[in-house]
Amino acid sequence: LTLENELHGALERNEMVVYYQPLIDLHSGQITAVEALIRWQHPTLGMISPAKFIPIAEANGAIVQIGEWVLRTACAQNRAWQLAGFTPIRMSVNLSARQFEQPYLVEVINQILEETELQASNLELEVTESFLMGNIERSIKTLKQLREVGIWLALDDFGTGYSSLSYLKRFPVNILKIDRSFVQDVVSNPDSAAVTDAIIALAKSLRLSITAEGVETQEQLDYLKMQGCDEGQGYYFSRPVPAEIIAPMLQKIS
Ligand code: G
Ligand code: G
Ligand code: MN
Ligand code: NA
Repeated sequence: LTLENELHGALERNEMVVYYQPLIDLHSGQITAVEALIRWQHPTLGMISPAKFIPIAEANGAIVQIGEWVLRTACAQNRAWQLAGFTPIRMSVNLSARQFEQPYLVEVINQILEETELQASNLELEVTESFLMGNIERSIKTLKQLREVGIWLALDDFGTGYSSLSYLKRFPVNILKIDRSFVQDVVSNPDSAAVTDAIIALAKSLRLSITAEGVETQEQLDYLKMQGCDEGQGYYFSRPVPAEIIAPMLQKIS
């Protein structure tokens, strides 16, 4: 039994589920977005983390189909919340390198938006510097096409990759997500605080919105708020949870 063999057909066997983790506006305290995070509920092995199977799916190409399924599921869920009368929020979906390189990525996403009747402005895609740097000119072109559709773009795990500032300026993204490794000890480690402060200052000068990942304590939250961070995400607010747990946290349109 290898994970790679088990992965084959896992979607068709309905073993994949999408969990959602709220992103909180640090000024209003309201949920402004959720991040879709895939989970694999294997019948005998139990819950398998994406950290384990995404790299396998990335290597054998299964990620393209899995990634499309996550996009479709997440967009349909976001639309369902709107139809249930909740204030519209962004749905943030992680893209993998292999997906990002697909020649029909923009068409596929447009089709999913049309199918699920979700506006592009209610969708956000998370990309990482590491895979954007693979083919910079092509990455910029794809990012531009996605921006033209009206989708929000976030640079995930920011601060851990190349962080080449000259390229950052050229990537048409809207949001920087400060990696949780910095947030984790932002209160106790002056170096992490310095990096966090620098990322926030950089985002502000480039007029990008800034999200802190991995917020676990009130002290971290207070610090990030004080430094002018826009949004927070982490166990302090909520772990990634099934859709039905999210609904009661959303605001009803009054
Ligand atoms: O949710 P968790 O912390 O276990 O996720 C582990 C890793 O898997 C994270 O890096 C996260 O970005 C990634 N991941 C979760 N869901 C998806 C997905 O739908 N697509 C891709 N490409 N990566 C995902
Ligand atoms: O790579 P990416 O940023 O997409 O990864 C998101 C991962 O971070 C998810 O797997 C999620 O489960 C995890 N995560 C979310 N909030 C927290 C947190 O507060 N603490 C820790 N340790 N992990 C978190
Ligand atoms: Mn992410
Ligand atoms: Na991240």
